[in-house]
Amino acid sequence: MSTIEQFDAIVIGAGIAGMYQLHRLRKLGMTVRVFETGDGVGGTWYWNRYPGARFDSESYSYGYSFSEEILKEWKWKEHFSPQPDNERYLNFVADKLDLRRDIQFNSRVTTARYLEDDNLWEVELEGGQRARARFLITAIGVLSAYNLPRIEGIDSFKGQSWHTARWPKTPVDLKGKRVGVIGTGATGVQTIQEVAKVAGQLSVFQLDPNWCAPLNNGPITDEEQADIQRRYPEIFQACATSFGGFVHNFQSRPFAEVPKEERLKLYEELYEARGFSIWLGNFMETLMDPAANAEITEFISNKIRARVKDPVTADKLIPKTHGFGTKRVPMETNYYEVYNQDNVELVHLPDNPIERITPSGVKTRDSEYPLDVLIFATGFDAVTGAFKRIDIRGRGGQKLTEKWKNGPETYLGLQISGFPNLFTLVGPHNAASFCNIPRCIEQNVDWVSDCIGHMLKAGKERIETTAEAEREWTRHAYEVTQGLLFSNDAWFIDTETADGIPRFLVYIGGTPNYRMKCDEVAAKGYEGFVLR
Ligand code: NA7
Repeated sequence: MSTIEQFDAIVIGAGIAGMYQLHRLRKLGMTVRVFETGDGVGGTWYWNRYPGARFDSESYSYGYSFSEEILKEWKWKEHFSPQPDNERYLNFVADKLDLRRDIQFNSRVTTARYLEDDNLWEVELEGGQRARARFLITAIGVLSAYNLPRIEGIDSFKGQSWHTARWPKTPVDLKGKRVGVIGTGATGVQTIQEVAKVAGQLSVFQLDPNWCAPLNNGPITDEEQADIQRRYPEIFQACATSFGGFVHNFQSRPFAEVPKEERLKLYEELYEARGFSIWLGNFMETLMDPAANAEITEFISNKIRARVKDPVTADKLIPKTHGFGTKRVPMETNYYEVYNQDNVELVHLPDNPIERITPSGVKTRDSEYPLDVLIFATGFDAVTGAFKRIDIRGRGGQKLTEKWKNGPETYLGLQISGFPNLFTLVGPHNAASFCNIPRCIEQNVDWVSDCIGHMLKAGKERIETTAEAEREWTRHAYEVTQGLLFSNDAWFIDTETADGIPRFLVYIGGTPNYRMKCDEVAAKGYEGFVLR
């Protein structure tokens, strides 16, 4: 029988969260093993290497903030950095902190069991290797379990085909090829605008269009670089106090107190500004009050009409099922202009549904699209999907998926009753899952590390949230969604619960409130947890 290695902590995932968590636990003098499915660090930025993949957060608000040295040495080249640079950055950090020696790559964790008598977690990897630790920390990402659509014949296609989250590492030449893209979410939009530059013919298969807005990217000049370096503390302070951890924050003036003429002028300015300004720097009422939402929705519709020459195509690109901002706003660079090109065709699936995928392309009700390459930009089984892929069992053999069948139940999105010593970074109902993610990751990791540090000092070996604290947090996580105009079709809402009731997967009460609550819990000796 092979020996089972034992560590103080096991971390699953070597993305932004897992990497920082490893660093912090080492500082506590703990032995740590990180298991990572990929053969390199970076998580999201390791897997999502499709054409056009880049940040929608301002680069300088996205990197780690905890190390002066890293901040000084790394220079972002663009306001919204592309995937190759992002992966390079995360490798630079891994080298700088000498992280690789505690990361086991090409290692997928398939089961995790809490061994009650020993107060240990035991994980098993694909291939049978096992390891044990007192603490188990998941850093498995919000959008890592990717979705392939259930379309007849999907496996029969004979050309090249990838989901965007599994784009190959070797260069793919799309020049002159007949390419199909299914899906027009944030990923589809980034892919389409890039592929349209080189493809011989591009067919975009669109189910429900999204409201897209200009990213307004650009290179960072030397002068801007110096300014960013000087302003880092200010930038991170702005992120810490904004609703979503971004540099953008909602207007402080109430919508109704600003004359319409001035509001329209503001929308024009925000449309020209960088990143999520038009969404998260707008009036908060646009996401709460149907009349305010209708006004910004009309503004954006007019922009689409002005940018797309053919009025019929423009109309198909204008969402009818939801208002602006009530789903994630994809950020674009000349996306709408793509539909003015002769080599691009929009296939609007509500009018002309896909019947099946054939060996040579896509067959819709009215037509056939012969393709050399088929790209699935069809999204993810968000937030809980990555947990479902691991058979996680707590006290008494309780299965996590069974406990969560009617939506997640957690305390602070960080712990689950019945699952002692398990911490879920960026877990469901955690503000980090609806945030400029690295900003909230740092908060999560700092909180968990401080908590474990406190336990080590106090000689405690077991921490578990109470069922009552969990119930109250879960209730609160749903309560804060009241009055918000979110579409049930948004990626962060689970519509496949056992009881059929759609449930929010993320915490949407604002990152400053979340941070305050976490700090308060710690200050009160970890209120809502039992430590032994
Ligand atoms: P999303 O936002 O979940 O988008 C997935 C897209 O795929 C969306 O347009 C879907 O249409 C479409 N889709 C899904 N299934 C199908 C089928 N069967 N046929 C056609 N089209 C389909 O994922 P992304 O990867 O774009 O973005 C995820 C997040 O990543 C993003 O918000 C960021 O925060 C980072 P639908 O919307 O269901 O009509």
